[in-house]
Amino acid sequence: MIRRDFIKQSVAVLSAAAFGRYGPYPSRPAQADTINDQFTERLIIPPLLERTGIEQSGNSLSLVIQKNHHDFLPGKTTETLGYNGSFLGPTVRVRDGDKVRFSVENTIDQTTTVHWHGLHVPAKWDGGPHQVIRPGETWNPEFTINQQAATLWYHPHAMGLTGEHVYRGLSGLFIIDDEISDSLQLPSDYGQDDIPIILQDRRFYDDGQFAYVRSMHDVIHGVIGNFLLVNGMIKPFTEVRREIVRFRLLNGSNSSIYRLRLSHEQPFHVIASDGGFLQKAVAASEVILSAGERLEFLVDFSGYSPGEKLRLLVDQFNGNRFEAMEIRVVEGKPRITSLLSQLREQLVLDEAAADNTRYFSMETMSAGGRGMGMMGGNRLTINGKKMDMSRIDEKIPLGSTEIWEIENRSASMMHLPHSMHLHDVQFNILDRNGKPPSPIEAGRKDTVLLWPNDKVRLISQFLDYTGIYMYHCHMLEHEDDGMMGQFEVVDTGIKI
Ligand SMILES: [Cu+2]
Repeated sequence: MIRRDFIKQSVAVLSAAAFGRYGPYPSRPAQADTINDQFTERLIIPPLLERTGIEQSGNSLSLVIQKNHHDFLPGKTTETLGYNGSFLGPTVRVRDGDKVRFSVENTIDQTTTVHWHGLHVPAKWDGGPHQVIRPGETWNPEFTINQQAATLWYHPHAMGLTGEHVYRGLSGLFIIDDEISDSLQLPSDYGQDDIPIILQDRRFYDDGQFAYVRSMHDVIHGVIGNFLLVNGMIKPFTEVRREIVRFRLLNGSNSSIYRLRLSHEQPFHVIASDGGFLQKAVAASEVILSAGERLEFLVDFSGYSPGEKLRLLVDQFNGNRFEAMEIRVVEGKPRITSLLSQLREQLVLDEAAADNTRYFSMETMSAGGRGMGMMGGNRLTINGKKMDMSRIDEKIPLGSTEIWEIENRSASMMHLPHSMHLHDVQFNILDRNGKPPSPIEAGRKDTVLLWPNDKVRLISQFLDYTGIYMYHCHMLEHEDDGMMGQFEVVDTGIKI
């Protein structure tokens, strides 16, 4: 009884905090797809690409970027891109302290890159727009894993091509383990009680091809699909035992904001955000995930009977509602049956320790105030500027602690959300619109959603590596349209 009350209370607080004054999702009927309403196909778990044995053999972790085809819709074949396969890529799984080497071969006819989203690596291995892999080339990044356990991901980041390449299928998960994740009694049997979920939405032409067009409307609102994919599948099912099950979720969509729930108002416990574990598990009945963000949560199936079913429900910001996946409870010896509350002590940087504050304005109007020019022009900008690879926007002394104050200054006619992502670092949110972050947002993050007119202050430390990194809107159509800037971490020789 007590537990139930606690959960209800937390949920109310979270929902209010998450939606803010922007209000709940519009309730107009879903443009729901009716394919596979019986949930007949078993969820595919991306294969693991692990370091085990690599060091001894001297081999690299191999990713081959390839053109392929994949059947999403009955009787139709879609041309796709994939890493080592037809759609998405393997899940890279490494440990903190591992020295890893990759071999990334580009066999497609376009230049691309591989960016390790959320990973703290030297700038030359970051995989941003400067580290291009031309057709026929192989890229061999080599770095040491230097951060705590987390669910990260990798995807292309070539100038102006990110949205298209991700849409066609290039994305994969990147999981880091460490001593603390080992020591916590958490489900960690990959694909069994630790289930990776990549959520994306897609539009298709009648012939089954992806409808990726960047019309003016699509650039402004993002390319939003009416089919929801879970690990590349439409309405799959997965089976769980009567135990605690961990789900690692990535919003891998180009531009969608998802609200996630479970049917029957089944609560869950969020244990990690973008950059690793929260201090404590947070009970919730729904969460919001913008493009690029991740969450891990636990669901307690121990009170269920074999044969019972739940569904993962996903609502898009535009009102589309999806029954994304069915979760079926089956017989089997339970592994972990108790929920953890204390997870990991997290150090949040003190605001007073900041060496500098920078201001970033995400704008949907021109710097000159001309509003949304329908003839193109300076539509989506950060601090009034569009991305220029030859311009360094911010220089940050190595070792410094900084506050970044980010504001979504939407034009009055155009209330667009944005999703700010910083390369190189994980950060903590100091406040959102003057108020402390929600318990879920209080953890380590690398991507943050800004509703129209939101102001978020975050704090981070720029340690270990120098060089040029990106910050940008993770709505990929915004990024490709230039809503991106560059910061250079420079060694000033001054010890901070
Ligand atoms: Cu944006």
